[in-house]
Amino acid sequence: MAKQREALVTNIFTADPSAHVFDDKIYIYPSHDLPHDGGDDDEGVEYAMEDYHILSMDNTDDATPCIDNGEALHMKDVPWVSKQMWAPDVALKDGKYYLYFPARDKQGIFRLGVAVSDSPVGPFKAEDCFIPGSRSIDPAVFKDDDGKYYCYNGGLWGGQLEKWMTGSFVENPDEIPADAAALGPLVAELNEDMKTFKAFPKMITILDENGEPIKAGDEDRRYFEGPWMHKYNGLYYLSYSTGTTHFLVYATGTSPEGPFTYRGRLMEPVIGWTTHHSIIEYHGKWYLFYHDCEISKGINHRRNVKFTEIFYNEDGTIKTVFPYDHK
Ligand code: FUB
Repeated sequence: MAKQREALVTNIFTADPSAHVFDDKIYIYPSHDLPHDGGDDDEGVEYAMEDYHILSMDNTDDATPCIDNGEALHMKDVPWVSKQMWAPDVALKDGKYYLYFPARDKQGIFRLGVAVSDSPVGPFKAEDCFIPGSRSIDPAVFKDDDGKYYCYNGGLWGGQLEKWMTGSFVENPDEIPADAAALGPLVAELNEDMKTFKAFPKMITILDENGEPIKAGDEDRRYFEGPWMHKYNGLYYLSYSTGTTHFLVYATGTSPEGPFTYRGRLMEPVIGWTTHHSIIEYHGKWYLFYHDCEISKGINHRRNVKFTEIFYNEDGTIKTVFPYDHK
């Protein structure tokens, strides 16, 4: 039976968990869902988050509580933000913790910001401006074995990735034909300062089993949002959400910047529209952190963070998680 933990905290709603291990302890960087009675739309208006709380756990035992360490950064302290502090991630370099987060700027355009702390749980001090060249949502920062840091990000629909197809922002872009190559996540290597990109982020290609780019109409496999990068046995695993079909899937490659080849399904749909995850190794086991709307009975913006153990097959594929099979 896989090690599985139900809603890790219930004093607040949390989503989009980016998990990391620092000093043998697990830290989770989630979105903080705010309950409200407003409506939903395809632009994600229901996700009206304003701050971040960092969660931590001393280990994965059922008896060990998951701690909410309180407010780590609030929108009011980030000069360039107008609203919607969505899914964050963090990176540690030289004793400093860098929190990466998406939010709408004063023009309503999603950008990525960075905030710095000496502690993994904050408080974080935000930079005055967003990262130059950043666009869209869902940053995930990966440190490679050679010490380089890569920022992956991007999301369709409310995440605005389609609006950047030409390289600049277009409010009403043409629809991508179903038989055209799908958009992929963006990737950029971070500079030494961890606050700027080495180059304008470029789009990653995800290929099918024949070496052809996955098509925009292939909604079971094409990239939608929520990228995560991890390395297993020397291979790079790019995992992501398929959005409209609600799967977590993954593709592998031999370079952190791709291309990647689709390999399979990581997790079947959870209760709720969104699905967003991270993967860590802890004490020799691998864990998938994710969220669902089980407690709120399907209210899309009242989500709870959970985790489960995952297992690899000998060929490097990952056994698919069926999130409610243990019930
Ligand atoms: O939490 C807001 C958005 O919902 C995230 O940015 C997406 O990944 C989806 O989970």
